[in-house]
Amino acid sequence: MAGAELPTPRADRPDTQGPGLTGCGSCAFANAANLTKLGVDPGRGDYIAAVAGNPNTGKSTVFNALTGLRQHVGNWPGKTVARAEGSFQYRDYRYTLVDLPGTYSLLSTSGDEDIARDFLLFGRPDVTIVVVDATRLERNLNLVLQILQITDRVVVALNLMDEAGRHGITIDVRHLARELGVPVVPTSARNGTGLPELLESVEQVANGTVVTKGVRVQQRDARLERAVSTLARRLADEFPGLDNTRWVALRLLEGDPSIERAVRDGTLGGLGHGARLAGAAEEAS
Ligand SMILES: Nc1nc2c(ncn2[C@@H]2O[C@H](COP(=O)(O)OP(=O)(O)OP(=O)(O)O)[C@@H](O)[C@H]2O)c(=O)[nH]1
Ligand SMILES: [Mg+2]
Repeated sequence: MAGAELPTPRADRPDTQGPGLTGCGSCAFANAANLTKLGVDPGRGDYIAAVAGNPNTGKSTVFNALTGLRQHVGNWPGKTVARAEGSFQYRDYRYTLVDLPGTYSLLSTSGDEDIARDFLLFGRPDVTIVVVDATRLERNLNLVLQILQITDRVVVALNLMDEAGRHGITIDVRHLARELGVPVVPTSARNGTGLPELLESVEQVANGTVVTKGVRVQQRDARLERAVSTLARRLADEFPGLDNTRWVALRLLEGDPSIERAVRDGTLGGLGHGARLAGAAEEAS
């Protein structure tokens, strides 16, 4: 995706770093207490945390700040095109952090968006950090709501708060968290603001000290519900170990071509938990 297309920088976000540079190398958060950045560490962490969100919201900036790695960062969408893994330790727990390509929707079918979708659905992250653009909240909440239909273990990083402030945008963060049913942490990842609080929430959700209950969209009628349940059972029989069979069933009923293909050629089974962090396992061997 990044190859032939001309990237479009956001005019409202001056990129003082230049393309390819890591964020937060010298920010206030760089030497945060209780955090050890472990870079690429082939050992398995205690928890797997995914960083997801719309394109160009600061996911890789958060990833770099926590792991000390240098994932590609720049002011245009579509920079991260493959899954990247890094590690950090926060207090007593080690985390494997997975930086995902940006995606607008779990229903998308472009190559890099599929990588994000498949990991969120079938990679069983212990916690998913959804990085949203506070200056474009409404559009970003679409993906948040979709992710909340498949997992409660979510922390929303309400990023670009510095930009929101510059635009005179104020957000009732507590109200938003109540409506969504998961923690919402305001951040400005580029300068490290809010990242200690983000880590705190990630830890609480990962180890279960805070039990979240994400808002569910109720829209099914009884006949659709029966069809989803029947199909989900058959999928579970056909692909043992596959997560989120109800989500897959719904997509099949909608006629999602990429999911139909995965069922037909049998690759859907490969998306089960066996595929979780295959990259880490390869590196470790
Ligand atoms: N002002 C401001 N800029 C930020 C903040 N966080 C990230 N950025 C900038 O936003 C741009 C995008 O950051 P990335 O981390 O590459 O975003 P991404 O979500 O990984 O992007 P994709 O991989 O393309 O989806 C970069 O220019 C960052 O420096 C923030 O809190 N405030
Ligand atoms: Mg990125």
